[in-house]
Amino acid sequence: LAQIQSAMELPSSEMENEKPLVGIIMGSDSDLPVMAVGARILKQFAVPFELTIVSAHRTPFRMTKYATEAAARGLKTIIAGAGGAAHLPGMVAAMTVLPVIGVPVKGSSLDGVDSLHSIVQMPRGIPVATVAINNATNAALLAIRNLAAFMPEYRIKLEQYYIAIEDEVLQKAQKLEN
Ligand code: RP5
Repeated sequence: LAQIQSAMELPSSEMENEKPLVGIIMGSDSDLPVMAVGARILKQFAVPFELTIVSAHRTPFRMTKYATEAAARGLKTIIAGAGGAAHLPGMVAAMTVLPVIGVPVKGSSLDGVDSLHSIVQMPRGIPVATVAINNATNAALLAIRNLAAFMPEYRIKLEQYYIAIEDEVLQKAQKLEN
């Protein structure tokens, strides 16, 4: 994983010496190209985060340890990406009261609808905030919004981010009109 991370210019497991606030987990290294997009957003906002593989099916005991210890380690939100019968976000949400954001990863079959349904159709009582298929960008932005609720520095950065997005669209519109 370290090799893939460095190839994708991602920070190593934990950013510098800061305690991670957001945990990004994924069921397999095959999910990394999708999840790395979210990691880059967190990096852009200077959010300390960690990134690793935790599989609900292949490493169930690791998943249990990760989920049950996450809050005590200082994590504020968990982003969990998985494909196929994507139980990871739901199982993690069952073992922590931290907000869990699920990213349905598009696999080789069923166009990712299998992952989407597995994650979004959580039974009553155990919420998983589900973003669109492969949309790790929105997962990261939602995680930052969670932080912004009690850390004003992230609220300011989000406001700047949305001003920049608006400017970009307005510039494109102006270019078309001229
Ligand atoms: C899931 O199975 C993973 O999240 C991944 O999306 C999918 C396929 O995993 P690999 O067979 O590529 O390792 O657990």
